Amino acid sequence: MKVVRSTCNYCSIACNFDFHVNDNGFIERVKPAEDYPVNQGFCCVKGLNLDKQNTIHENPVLPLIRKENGEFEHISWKEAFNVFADKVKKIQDKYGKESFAFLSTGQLLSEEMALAGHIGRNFLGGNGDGNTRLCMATAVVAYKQSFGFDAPPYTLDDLEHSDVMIFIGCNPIVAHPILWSRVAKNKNKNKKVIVIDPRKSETAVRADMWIDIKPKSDIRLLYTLANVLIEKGWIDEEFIKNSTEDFEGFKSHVKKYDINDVEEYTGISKGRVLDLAEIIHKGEKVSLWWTMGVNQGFQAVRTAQAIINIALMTGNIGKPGTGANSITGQCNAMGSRLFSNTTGLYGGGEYSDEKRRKAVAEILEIDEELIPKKPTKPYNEIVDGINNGEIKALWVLCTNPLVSWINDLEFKKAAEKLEFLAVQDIYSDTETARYAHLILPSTSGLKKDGVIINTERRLSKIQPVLEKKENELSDYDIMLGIGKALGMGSLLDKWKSPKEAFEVLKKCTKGMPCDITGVNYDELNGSEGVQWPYRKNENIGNNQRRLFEDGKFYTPNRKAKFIYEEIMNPPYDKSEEYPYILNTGRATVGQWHTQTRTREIPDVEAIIVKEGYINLNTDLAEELDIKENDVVKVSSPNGVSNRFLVKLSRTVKKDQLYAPMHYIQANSILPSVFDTYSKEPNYKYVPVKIEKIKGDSYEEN
Ligand SMILES: Nc1nc2c(c(=O)[nH]1)N[C@H]1C(S)=C(S)[C@@H](COP(=O)(O)OP(=O)(O)OC[C@H]3O[C@@H](n4cnc5c(=O)[nH]c(N)nc54)[C@H](O)[C@@H]3O)O[C@H]1N2
Ligand SMILES: Nc1nc2c(c(=O)[nH]1)N[C@H]1C(S)=C(S)[C@@H](COP(=O)(O)OP(=O)(O)OC[C@H]3O[C@@H](n4cnc5c(=O)[nH]c(N)nc54)[C@H](O)[C@@H]3O)O[C@H]1N2
Ligand code: SF4
Ligand SMILES: [Mo]
Repeated sequence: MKVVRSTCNYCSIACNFDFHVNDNGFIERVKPAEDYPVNQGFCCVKGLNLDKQNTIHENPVLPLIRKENGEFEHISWKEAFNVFADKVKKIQDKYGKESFAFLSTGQLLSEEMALAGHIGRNFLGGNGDGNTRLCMATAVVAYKQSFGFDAPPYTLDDLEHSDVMIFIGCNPIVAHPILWSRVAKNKNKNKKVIVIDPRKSETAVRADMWIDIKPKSDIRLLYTLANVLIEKGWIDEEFIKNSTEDFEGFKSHVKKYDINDVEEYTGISKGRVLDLAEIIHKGEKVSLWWTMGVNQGFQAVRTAQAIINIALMTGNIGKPGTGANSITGQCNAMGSRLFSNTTGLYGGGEYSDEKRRKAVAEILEIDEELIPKKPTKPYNEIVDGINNGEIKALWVLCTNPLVSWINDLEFKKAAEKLEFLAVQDIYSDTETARYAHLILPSTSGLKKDGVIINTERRLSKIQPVLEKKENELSDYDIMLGIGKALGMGSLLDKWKSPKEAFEVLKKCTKGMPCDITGVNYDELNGSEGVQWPYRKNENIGNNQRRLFEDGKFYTPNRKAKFIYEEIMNPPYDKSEEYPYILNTGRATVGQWHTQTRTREIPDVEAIIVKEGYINLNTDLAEELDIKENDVVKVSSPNGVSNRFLVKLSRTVKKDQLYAPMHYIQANSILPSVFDTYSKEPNYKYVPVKIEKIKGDSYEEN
């Protein structure tokens, strides 16, 4: 029996586990690590069942190619790499470099996504975005503009120090259960947990205060709150003066958000907003946390910055228990933000910054001309580019856009149109893989080697728990094979193994806010993990570190910026024809996104709803004569209708519906609406109508 310590590669908490593997290579026990600072002996059902990957639904070891008759046939890896290289080269020769694109993910390991970026952007000169766009892009842009670098400031320990915790558009009990367990550990007698969510989520139910806000009116509430705090003088003038910029502009901007109007726009009464202001004022350590209820909106970046502004004006940043804290989603979302070579250079920095480009080229030992001069086209433009014929070849890695992309019939159209679609996944039967010309099966995280970065900037090690079978390749191996077949030659010299790739990435961070030159790849294994920054020879002392303790930010003048703008109207809003607002998101702890992985967990499969469903308010259902398990047709202004099972619930208000994102029906009814600055999809707000499908009541089987 051997025991291997590794990291869960589902959500961004990155719990550590000890895997007990017997002599036959079978995992006998999955034990959450007690000595790991993040999960401290706890975990959720997904991590506990990591051993189930590729047990019920196996992945073929060898690649699959689609034949003329539409059927798939196995080929050798060598052939697959050559097919990939030939197709992409021919397409690029005919239509130009930008006829190739790739879609990566926040679920690959840092070294893998970096290598994909090296191949796809540096060498092939194509565009390449990630599913991080669907998730974290808003927080990235908000932080960059406000702090001068994409830098979530907190450590998870802050949850134990805080006396006021405000969760905005996040449902950690379902989405980040271990984060919530840290809230439960907070022993402060006067602690207050406040949840701002239009839905009475699992977390809202357990909060001290549920602010049942009208969807997408957070920005109005936050601006009004800022105005109240200013008028009452409940602000930290010293901090504002020393550490921030443009407070005066912000002050005059929020003046127009009169407390007397707040209820009309947000549904929250004047009295409750005043209470909230007082709680923030009286709180000694106030922390504000946000996730997708904020990030996935049509005015998302400015909403995130409205949260940041509250933290700045009250001096709640850089101290234990404080912060304007965006929680990441996927296991390595933070790694993809730093190392995917899609929207910024390795280790951060803009493509337009000649000095940084040169420095990165030197570290990679490649010609500076190979480093892109501009960020990638965003995801939506890649999909549009395919549909308007500019992009002909697409490499999809570790994501399932046919289900997860907004208005996903557009993605289906694109998948059908492509001359070459390669899908690299740990399952060959995903909805996206069905459209592939080439399927590249990769091993799961249980057999991989690399580093991921969690929500509090902590690097931790994924160690191979099981050995690979003959011909079985990891994502890294597959990418190297592709790179070689493309003729990259010496351009791969620095990328021979994940460890060597990590050394390259480390060097790229030197002198940047995310400097990790002090991290030792091998020593990371079995350690407590380490948060960035960790500079060479630095004595970090406490392994629970937050940023900005010195009141200095990463902008040129070291001051954080107040950023704000006029409030937008929703691009599509409620009308007589479409009287309800549809919201989408996670459903249960056991379901992960498009459910390719969690369908292997028997305990989850046994209890989840098998069909796409909506939560419908019980009183509304009565008015409409709709019953539990009836089937309804939901239609939106993008002209698409879908059938959903009805699950009655009082967690949704009468004018709202909630559809879990885990089923394919949800996204096709959402029109293509994006935040102006981040291009993150507006997944949580679309007006819809519902019609009962008569005589077609769903029967459970
Ligand atoms: N079990 C499970 N856990 C997961 C995942 C999973 O698929 N399954 N996915 C992971 C990933 S990648 C991510 S990004 C995170 C997501 O984690 P969360 O963001 O916590 O999850 P969501 O359910 O998408 O959305 C959170 C809440 O936003 C609310 N919301 C909707 N509109 C608004 C609004 O206008 N204002 C406010 N204030 N709130 C609003 C919704 O009602 C919902 O309760 O979860 C991670 N963890
Ligand atoms: N309506 C609506 N849509 C949403 C959201 C929402 O709230 N509402 N949330 C959005 C968010 S926040 C996110 S993050 C996205 C997630 O969307 P996706 O990334 O599309 O969802 P996943 O199901 O996680 O897809 C990951 C794929 O990678 C495969 N995979 C897993 N591990 C590996 C590996 O090690 N290597 C390889 N090669 N493949 C692997 C899985 O089998 C799966 O097919 O969905 C977005 N879509
Ligand atoms: S909380 Fe997240 S990291 Fe921890 S076991 Fe669950 S899915 Fe894995
Ligand atoms: Mo996400």
